Amino acid sequence: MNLYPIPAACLERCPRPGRVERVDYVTTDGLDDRKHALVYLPHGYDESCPYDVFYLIHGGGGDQTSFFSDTFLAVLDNLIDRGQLAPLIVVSPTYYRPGPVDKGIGASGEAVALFARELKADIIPAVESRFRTHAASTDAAGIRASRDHRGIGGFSMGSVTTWYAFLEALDAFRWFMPLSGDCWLFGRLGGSLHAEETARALADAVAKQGFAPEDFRVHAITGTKDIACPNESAQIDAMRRFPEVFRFGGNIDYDLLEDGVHDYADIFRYLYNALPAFFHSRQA
Ligand code: FER
Repeated sequence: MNLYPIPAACLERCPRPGRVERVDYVTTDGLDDRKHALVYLPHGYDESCPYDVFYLIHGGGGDQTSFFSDTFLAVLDNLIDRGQLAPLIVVSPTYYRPGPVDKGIGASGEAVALFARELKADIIPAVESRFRTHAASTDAAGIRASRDHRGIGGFSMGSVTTWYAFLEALDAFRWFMPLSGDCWLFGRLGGSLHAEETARALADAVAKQGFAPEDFRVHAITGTKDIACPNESAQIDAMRRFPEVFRFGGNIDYDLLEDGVHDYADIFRYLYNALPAFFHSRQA
């Protein structure tokens, strides 16, 4: 798709803004960590109507506030206010443990590898039992039954997280938006260092989880000058060799912004362009 710049008017404060609330939860991984996610509710949020939910995962070193800058919240508000984006709930959690923790690349890689479990067992239930989504219940069956209305995306290490969710949480998510980051199943930068095995694991993960190529869509985006571009591109090229699972132009697209770099400003631009169709695209 064309990745247009965000129009200046869309960056201005919206007269009808949504609001951000905090949802606390305790992890069930045996550590009993007290954590929270920030949750964006669109203007006019109404308990009588169920909303699609987008789990948006920050980059390495970040936290729950990284995506919810005034800039990005204004983009969400204005897209919704103009009718370009159907009102949705956006959830910003963190894969880091609470307190002063190591946020270096090695520790971040370990944290994101564990995070699909926390999303499914702890975060989705906490958020979707509190706000009105398509989940009639937040047990595994209820989460699975509402997967058509749940997406996940993220930037850099958040993109790595998104690929892990594809491998382990297709029962919770139908829509995937990995932005500027590869899959680290086979280690750091595995998308390029182990492209073939990574692509095979992603392809195999679909049937292994009981799903078919019709049951998901991936919209991957990065920039040609993004430090993660060589890694994500090598992985995507390898994924093209599994056409029985990955149908480019159908259940998967990969877009590159000419001169796009590894920062939130370009990521906001990708989201501005990609979010409006994200929950509505239907593939052949
Ligand atoms: C990549 C995926 C993630 C990448 C970098 C990262 C260089 C994250 C880096 C960081 O958080 O420091 O493909 O390519």
